[in-house]
Amino acid sequence: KMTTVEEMEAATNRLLETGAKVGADAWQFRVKNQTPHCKFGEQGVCCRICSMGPCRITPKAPRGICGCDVHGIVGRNYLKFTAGGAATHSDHGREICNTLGHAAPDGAYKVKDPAKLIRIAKEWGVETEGRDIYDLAHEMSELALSEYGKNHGVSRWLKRAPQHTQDLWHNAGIEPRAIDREVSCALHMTHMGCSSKPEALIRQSLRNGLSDGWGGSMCGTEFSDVLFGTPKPIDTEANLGVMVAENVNIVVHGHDPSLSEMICEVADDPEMIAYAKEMGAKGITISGVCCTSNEVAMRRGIPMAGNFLQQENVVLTGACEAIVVDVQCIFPALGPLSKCFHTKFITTSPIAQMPDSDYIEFSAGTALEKAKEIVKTAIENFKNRKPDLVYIPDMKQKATVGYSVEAIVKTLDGVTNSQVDKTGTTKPLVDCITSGVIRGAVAMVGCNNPKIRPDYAHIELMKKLIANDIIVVASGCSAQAAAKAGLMDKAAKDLCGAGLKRVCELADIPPVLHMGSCVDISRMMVLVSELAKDSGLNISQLPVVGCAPEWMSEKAVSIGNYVVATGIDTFLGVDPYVSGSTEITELLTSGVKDWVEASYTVEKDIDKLVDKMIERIEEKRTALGI
Ligand code: BF8
Ligand code: SF4
Repeated sequence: KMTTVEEMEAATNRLLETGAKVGADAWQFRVKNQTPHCKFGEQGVCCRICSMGPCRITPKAPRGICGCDVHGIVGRNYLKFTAGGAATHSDHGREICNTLGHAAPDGAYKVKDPAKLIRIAKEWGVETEGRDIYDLAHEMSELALSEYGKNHGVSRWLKRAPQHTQDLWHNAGIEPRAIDREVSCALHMTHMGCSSKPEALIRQSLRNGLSDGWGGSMCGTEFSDVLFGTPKPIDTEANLGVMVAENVNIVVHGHDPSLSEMICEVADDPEMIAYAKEMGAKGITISGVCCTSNEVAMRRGIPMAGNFLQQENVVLTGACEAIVVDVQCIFPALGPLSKCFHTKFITTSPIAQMPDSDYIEFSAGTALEKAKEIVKTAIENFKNRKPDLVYIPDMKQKATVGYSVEAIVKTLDGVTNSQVDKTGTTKPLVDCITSGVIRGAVAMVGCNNPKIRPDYAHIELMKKLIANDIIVVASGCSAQAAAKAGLMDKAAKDLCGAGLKRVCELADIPPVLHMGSCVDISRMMVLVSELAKDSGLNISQLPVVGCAPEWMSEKAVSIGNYVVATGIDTFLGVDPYVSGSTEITELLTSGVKDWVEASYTVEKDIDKLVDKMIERIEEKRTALGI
């Protein structure tokens, strides 16, 4: 039985009652104070990049003081939005490359997937024969770090794309160079008195997006796999019911597995468990929120407490001893909220410092020691719990997660040729698609946003897609919405059309495949590239689309740009502050097609959004004559 959005909302309301008892604030109240939103901001027509402004464009004032028109202002805002996201993902990737440099046979971080490291090293033309694996790891760490600031050439990862895609990028002048350079270039272009030509601003938006997806994020994903293992299908559970009232509950939240992996490692130590018992608990439960949750769920089966707009709920259970965060998507609200309970809000990164938190700085060099300090702090906080405030909604679903590209290839191999010949390629998946057993695939990604009923769009879209024999791959908070609803339980095959149901049975998979965190959307880029190569088609010809129905962050815009630039039509449920400019809107929803063979569709009506995706998939099938 699935968990419905109504049931999840009822659980949230019950938690808000606990909040009311202790005077806690919550996003549900703050959103009321912030609506209606500023119309100028919403349309992207406000400019405050120089102190002659702020200037806002109206029919009576069609130009800023410098003479910039609305298209320049909206375009600059869009590029800045992209640069913020690309910088963020890529800096996360850089941290992983740095952690790889700290890997040591007797250290906190090991090389858990040496075969993958060797595979990447060969791709990069690095000598691997007879090398000590840690020596190789350190050389690869240095090389990867230099991808961020190299003076010449383009991203090393671009070679993974089909030749046709690489040619498109080259001809459009959007091949990303050094990762940091594209962010700097974007911020240079958007300085007062630089670019105001829509076409130039959108080209750089695509290029900066590509420096994320085919640069920084790909570094993050690939070297996380090397360090922590390439995900394989693994069973876990999702929703707040994974927290255990009798145990010390530590919630990891944020993005970088360098921290969360170490917390899991330490909490597993029998000595720590004994310590928790000494302090009156039965044991230690780690659960996760947001992308860091996806990371440890995929590799360790650590349960997922919830996604973005559920982060306050974790504290509202009254049973959270510590919420341990690193970077990105962390509500500053957790500071004051944790003060209403016994919860320790532990920040760990110089990048994300917040008031009302306990700061325990974490770094790759001091990982084990700091992780121990954090886990101990949580254990020692168990005694401070106020039992009458504890309420954990009895709500969770089973989920099978961990579908890296490697795992998808392995799992689907043999589906179309009765398990006889293993191809080691995506050909069986191509066969399922060409024969029409599966009509196509949708990549469901992104956040929650109070502008959309939280999780509702993710879940309803996925249900309709799988009922129409469209397989879904999901990441980020979208993946967690699916898991909470029960769509990552293999039993969800019963919600599928006959074709997809058969594939789920033969391959023993759920119809919605968890591909990881948001940096792992780079996995999806590798998957479509393989599909294109194995089918002999261009990426843009594949019956595949991307969708972020509830997106909210700058990172999501950066992602959208690289997904589109990779040739995948992308559907958004929230407008990226561009409605104020007809020219920018036209470029994003149509003009970019001339460069990269794909574009955006923005549709705020969720029912129409899903129908448009299905329509696009069928159009692509018709064009192929399949
Ligand atoms: O990078 S989906 S709310 S957690 S931004 Fe954030 Fe959005 Fe969640 Fe991960 Ni992605
Ligand atoms: Fe106004 Fe131009 Fe300055 Fe922007 S750059 S604030 S439009 S004067």
